[in-house]
Amino acid sequence: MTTTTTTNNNTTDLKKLLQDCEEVLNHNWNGSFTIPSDTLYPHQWSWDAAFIAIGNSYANTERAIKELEFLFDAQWKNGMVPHIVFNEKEKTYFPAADFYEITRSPNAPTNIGTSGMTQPPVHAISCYYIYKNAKDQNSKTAAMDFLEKIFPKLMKFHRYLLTDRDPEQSGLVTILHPWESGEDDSPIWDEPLSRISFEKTDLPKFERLDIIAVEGAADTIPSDEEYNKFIYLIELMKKYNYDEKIMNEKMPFKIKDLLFSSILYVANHYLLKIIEILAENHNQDPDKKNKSDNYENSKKEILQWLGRTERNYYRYFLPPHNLKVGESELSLFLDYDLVANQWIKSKTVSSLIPIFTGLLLPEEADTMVKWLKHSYHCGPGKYCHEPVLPSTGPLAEYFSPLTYWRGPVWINMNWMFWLGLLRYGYDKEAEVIRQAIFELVQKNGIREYYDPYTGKGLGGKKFSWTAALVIDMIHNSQPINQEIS
Ligand code: 2M8
Repeated sequence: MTTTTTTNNNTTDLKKLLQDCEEVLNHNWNGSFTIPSDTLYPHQWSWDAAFIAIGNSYANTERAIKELEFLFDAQWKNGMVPHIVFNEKEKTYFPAADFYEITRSPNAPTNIGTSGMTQPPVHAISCYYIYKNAKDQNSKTAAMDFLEKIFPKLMKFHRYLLTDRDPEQSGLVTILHPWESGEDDSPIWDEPLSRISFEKTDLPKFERLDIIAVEGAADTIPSDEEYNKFIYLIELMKKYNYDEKIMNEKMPFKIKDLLFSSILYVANHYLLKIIEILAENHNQDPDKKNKSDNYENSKKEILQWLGRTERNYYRYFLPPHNLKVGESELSLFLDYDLVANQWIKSKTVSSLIPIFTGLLLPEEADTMVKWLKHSYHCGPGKYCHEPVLPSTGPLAEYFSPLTYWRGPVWINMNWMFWLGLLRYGYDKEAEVIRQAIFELVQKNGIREYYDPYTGKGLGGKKFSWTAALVIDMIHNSQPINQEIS
């Protein structure tokens, strides 16, 4: 690994950056899991845990394993992995465990507090990284034992997403709350949320605590109007006792989510890689060899899931148009609103994530990359912290450079895009993003998100997934994602 790198005459000291990122993950480790960030996020979040495990997979196999073991110990009986596993002692986050009233559901765990909703399934990717990055024999053995134990839980989670959350059998996932997407207040949800109305009396009394945690920076977090709808939707989930059939019939917010489905498609490919590792291990181990494993059945089931996604991905996510994919904002992929039965026309970074799946034809990826380089981020001629991708198109009327998922730069979204570029052989473009992220984080701190124009760090400080994914990008100029077909 080279220890310095230079872009635009700025030299990033990668050794120092790596140490700082590892220090953040050490700081945020509480003995059972890694918090995303002090104050604002004192519990375990699901997709954060997956990204964090990737960062820890290089130098701390044991902690990476513990991270996901803690999360999957809170898996619901129906397979759902909750988006938050609460640390009951911590009171600086709202909504807290008691707000969700998960005992309304027979599927919920009774020994720990969790939320009643889920988040994107990055975990199978993390589990593969844990095994592949385990250095010494002890770590490799621990990683193999971990894969044996976690594999059935991953299968159960993916099966839940592709049955309860996919009654259409489309191979694509329905989300019932914006928080399930991971992109809370993204403009994608403006239209679906605008149709949701309720009486003030439908809302319980509550006090937002995120405003305190970001030192009053109100313009960086969701508006009260949006937040009230987030809380109202949770009230509805509680009213329906988190019953998946009833929620699928009655929830006023029901989206076939492009980002979520794209991550699941990639994660299913990683599940196939994990089966290869486990089956190989069984074959080599005499007393396991005759163990009747169901890997073949699991493989068949995963291939069915992949086939469904491949057959429906364009149908659900790419509106008919007479342009080439990526020729303009009008020819990008969009989320599908199942309530309104229409695509959600918003210009966000989600529209670019299909490149992460490998589902695009090479010429489609080419058009997308060409279009991106010339207009997407910050618009023609307008300076911004190029070329890292902002979360929303800077020329859109709803673009807000400081507000959460409505404009700022998020490292996890750029990490997925970076992997997608490498997958299609855009090594040069990928390297530009990778170096720009090093420079952005080194100059502005290891933060939750960044102003796309100035690079200023925003939101949570010492933010875990930013640290974790920068660690991966430092170690991994040729990511192991190149190993999946
Ligand atoms: C943000 O989401 C939580 C709700 O789940 C929040 O806003 O309070 C999102 O950025 C989400 O993607 C992330 O997992 C979570 C913790 O970092 O914070």
